[in-house]
Amino acid sequence: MPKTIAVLMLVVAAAAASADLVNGDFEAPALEPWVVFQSEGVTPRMELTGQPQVLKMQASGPAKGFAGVYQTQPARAGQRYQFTVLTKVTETGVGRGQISLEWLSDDNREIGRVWGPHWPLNETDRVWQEHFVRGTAPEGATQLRVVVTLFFDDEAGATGVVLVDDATLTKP
Ligand SMILES: [Ca+2]
Repeated sequence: MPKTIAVLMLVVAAAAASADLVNGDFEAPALEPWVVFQSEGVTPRMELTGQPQVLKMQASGPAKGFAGVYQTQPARAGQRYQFTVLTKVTETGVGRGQISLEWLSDDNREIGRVWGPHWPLNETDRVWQEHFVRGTAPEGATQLRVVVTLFFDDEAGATGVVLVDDATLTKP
């Protein structure tokens, strides 16, 4: 690779990394500051595992249920953000995974949401899959939430096992 291009790529990478998450690589001893959430009747099982560490997500419960993890960070209205994450389904189950970006006001009220791509949990991945969602923080937003959710949709039961790693928040 020509040296000028390599240098340019380094500069771009540094600029894009200016709004990162805490424990986005899941290498900390505990899940914090990620927060586990679930709908009524759902039992989430979210744990750090492996070396290097990843987040292992799974949940069981009724149809239409959901469970996931999120992390909240400061945001500035009018700023564009991108949430990127790697996932790998290692055991099949019901439902789908999906990422989202949510905008919050000062008083922790949700004032908007951007849904990212979703992926099925009824087939395993041979390699890691990259997903991203982009959005611009609306007027009144002072915080954002990056979210990874497992949805049961129409079937009760257990979701597939989803490994998650390398979550990043950038300003594209
Ligand atoms: Ca990791």
